[in-house]
Amino acid sequence: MADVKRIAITGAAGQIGYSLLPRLAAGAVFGPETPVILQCLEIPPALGALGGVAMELMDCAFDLLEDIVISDDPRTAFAGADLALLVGSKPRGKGMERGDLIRENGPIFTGQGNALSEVAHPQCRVVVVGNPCNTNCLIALNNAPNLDPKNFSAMTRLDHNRALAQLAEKAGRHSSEVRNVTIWGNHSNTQYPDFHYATIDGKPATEVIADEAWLRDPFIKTVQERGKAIIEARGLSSAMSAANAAIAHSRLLFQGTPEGEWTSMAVVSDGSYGVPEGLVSSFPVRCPGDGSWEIVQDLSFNEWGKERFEITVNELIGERDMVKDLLPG
Ligand code: NAX
Repeated sequence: MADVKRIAITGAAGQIGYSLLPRLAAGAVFGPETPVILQCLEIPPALGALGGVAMELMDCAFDLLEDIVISDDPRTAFAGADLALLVGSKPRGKGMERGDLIRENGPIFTGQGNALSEVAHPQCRVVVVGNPCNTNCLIALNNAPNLDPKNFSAMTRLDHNRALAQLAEKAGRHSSEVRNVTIWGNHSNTQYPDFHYATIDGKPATEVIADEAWLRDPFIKTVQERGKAIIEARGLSSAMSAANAAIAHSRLLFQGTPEGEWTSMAVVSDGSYGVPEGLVSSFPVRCPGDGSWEIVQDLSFNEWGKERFEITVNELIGERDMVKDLLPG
């Protein structure tokens, strides 16, 4: 058996938490040889519900689950954490603009960034899921002076998986045969799902799906608007698929991307592709498997793709400007 890993999950009594916790407890991120302690954070009104979730986790009698901590204090939940999944945030209310949501949720991530910096394991990897996830991640990493900004990332793997699934369906193939799509920019409906380097069974997706009009319009729109379509159908936002993507994102960080493949992940820009340094943007990313990542270099855009890329990066610049007061320094 390997050393126990501490996994902190915020918003653990929410929808995504309910799908996420059993998979974490079953070893989906660190593998079947690594015991885990789940350290769950909630706001006080949700602690009762979280207690119920903890009872269910106990009743699963997972082999790898060593302990469950529940708390409304980030310093308790993040203590010694090797991985922190920041899922908890307020949902967008009726009539709320995206800007209102950013201002509403931003302060959660200053406090959590601070707490992580003080009490998490110095090598803790922080994965932000709660929306607006790119900008929440930007806030958290800027408020965590003891942690390397490269230890933070925000989740665009759900968008990536949605893109794989759409391409597979159109081509009449299995999603596992589709590789190397890229989500660029923001986890919002300005994101640019890029199919130009994608392959299906090793062949360029643009050859297998010789329908540029479909790729440029219905494909992109379906991926961008998938979250909305699920809310309309289910009356609730994506939760099972979001939890699944959070697991995939974390597993790739710790177990690595397969040879020749990349994933999509929002990480702090080093200026690659002209994305302003310090902005948290989704890029094609390779992970060696030690918790680090590197941005895949030397992909190019045609004029049409560049336009899409710039729209989403400009949205991120606008979001950063809205939260300037939450970014110290
Ligand atoms: P829920 O509303 O079901 O759960 C959120 C939970 O967070 C609640 O239990 C709430 O009490 C808790 N919470 C609120 N403030 C908190 C705080 N300061 N500290 C700790 N916990 C806090 O939402 P759910 O469906 O689970 O979604 C969670 C977040 O994921 C939302 O922000 C949602 O927008 C975002 N998503 C992100 C996705 C992505 O691809 N990055 C996709 C799915 C999802 O939309």
